[in-house]
Amino acid sequence: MAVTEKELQEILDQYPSKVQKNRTKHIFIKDGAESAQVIEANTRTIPGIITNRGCAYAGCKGVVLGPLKDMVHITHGPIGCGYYSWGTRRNKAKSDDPTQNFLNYCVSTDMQESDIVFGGEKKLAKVIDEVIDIFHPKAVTVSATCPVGLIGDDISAVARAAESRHGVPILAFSCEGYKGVSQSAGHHIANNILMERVIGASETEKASGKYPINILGEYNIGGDSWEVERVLEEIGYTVVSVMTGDGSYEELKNAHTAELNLVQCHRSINYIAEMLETKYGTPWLKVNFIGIAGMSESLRNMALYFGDEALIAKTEEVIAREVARIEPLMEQYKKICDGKTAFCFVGGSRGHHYQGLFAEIGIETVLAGYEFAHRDDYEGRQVIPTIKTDADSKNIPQMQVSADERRFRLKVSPEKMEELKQKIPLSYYAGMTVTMKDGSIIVDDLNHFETEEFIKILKPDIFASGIKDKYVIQKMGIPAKQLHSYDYSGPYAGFNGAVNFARDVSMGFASPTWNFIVPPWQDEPLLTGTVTEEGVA
Ligand code: CFM
Repeated sequence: MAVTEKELQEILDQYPSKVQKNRTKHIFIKDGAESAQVIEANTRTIPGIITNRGCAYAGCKGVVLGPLKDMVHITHGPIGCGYYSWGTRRNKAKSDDPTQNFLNYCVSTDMQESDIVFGGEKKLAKVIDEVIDIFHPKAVTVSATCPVGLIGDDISAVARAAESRHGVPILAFSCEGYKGVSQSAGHHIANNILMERVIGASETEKASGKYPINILGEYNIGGDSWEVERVLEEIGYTVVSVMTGDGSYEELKNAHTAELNLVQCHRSINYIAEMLETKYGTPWLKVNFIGIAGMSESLRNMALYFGDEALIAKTEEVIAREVARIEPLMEQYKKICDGKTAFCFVGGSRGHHYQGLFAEIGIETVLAGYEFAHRDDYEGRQVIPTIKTDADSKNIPQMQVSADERRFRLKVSPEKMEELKQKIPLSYYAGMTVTMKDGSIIVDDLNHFETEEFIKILKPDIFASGIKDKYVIQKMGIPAKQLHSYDYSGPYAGFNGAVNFARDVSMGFASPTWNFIVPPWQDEPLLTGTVTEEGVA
């Protein structure tokens, strides 16, 4: 079943005309016959619409910085911002030195009304002093929340002064929540400063093992990167750093020594990937470690990049063994899932990444989208030069890097690079649209109204969603699989992750809970009205 143009128009017609004009640009039905289907993305949500997006602070402190375990992350702001970004994302970490893993802590300056009136700089300086005194961290981050920008606290000056007092790097991030239209702005702000202050900050010139790589845009939600690293290390790769799942300040400093950068989540980290290429000559490879086919293809592409026969053979050996081990486990779940349909709406990359895994267990994705991705995540990176920067994006500094005189080294010759680009997604991402079936719905910044409307038409068997939308979906009698924090489960990446995912999705279908919920369309008329003497009410 698909949504027709007429049905789509009927949904949009329910909006006031200005809103309708706006939302029309964010939704389309995939049609492969059209050469380029343009989508509007990374623009402001209309005030009043219930979006699932987060803020710039969430993208900076919560997403990119938060997982770095040996740094203390200070939130400068009222307590709510720190509290709600504390532990909810399930970016796991373990450390050989437990005194240098601060992920369980939530450190906030707890701004009060008087700080808003008289300024919060002194309080911030005091909190930094206390943090250094109590925890002795390798480095500290300070993330600004909305009121900090509004009252004009100069967090960079406070950080600089504290840095010279203590001799410990204190990084200040002006990631006030309102800095952009979503958390995407915060990713960019975090990327810039990590590049400027952390990456390449060590004296190490050469990685210590064979095939050194960085894994970018992998945040170890529910243990994802541990499962990926298990396989990579067995094949023979040396993981120099993970950005930033189970990552650390110490590892990040050596990231310039890698021979290849892998990019899992393109949206949150493509800025660093590009800057690493310009500064050190290291290309990046778009990977997708979600799903058996995605994982296997990514491993094969990595081996092709290095081009070493022994590595290629070992890659095939590991893939064959892992697939043979997990396929029988997947069988029982495939029987439950086969023939079902899904909506897959997640932040800025998973809306795409999980479609392959859904397909492997027999589930077709009929609607997909991102909360806050940019046009390139839908249409492919070739559209980047045509994206017009609006006032909201201009808020974020565009960092300029150039080749590092001492360290720049082309890892692959330009000829070899061109040859590889024909075969593997080297320094390129093709986006979501191209992989989706004709007739499926692609929607940017899906809201609660549209969620309900599309569910009523397509009645999906499962909805991959987030914490904000999942209750609405469940109340409509549809199982929701939370694909941000995975609820209480995971890992879902790699080979073992595929089995966990198939199991959890099957549990969703098998649960008798859904028999107790009557979806609204079964006992409510879709339109109600009465006729009175004055007319129709
Ligand atoms: Fe990248 Fe992410 Fe995502 Fe993201 Fe996120 Fe996340 Fe996400 Mo939630 S970094 S864009 S800002 S893959 S927290 S680990 S699940 S919205 S799709």
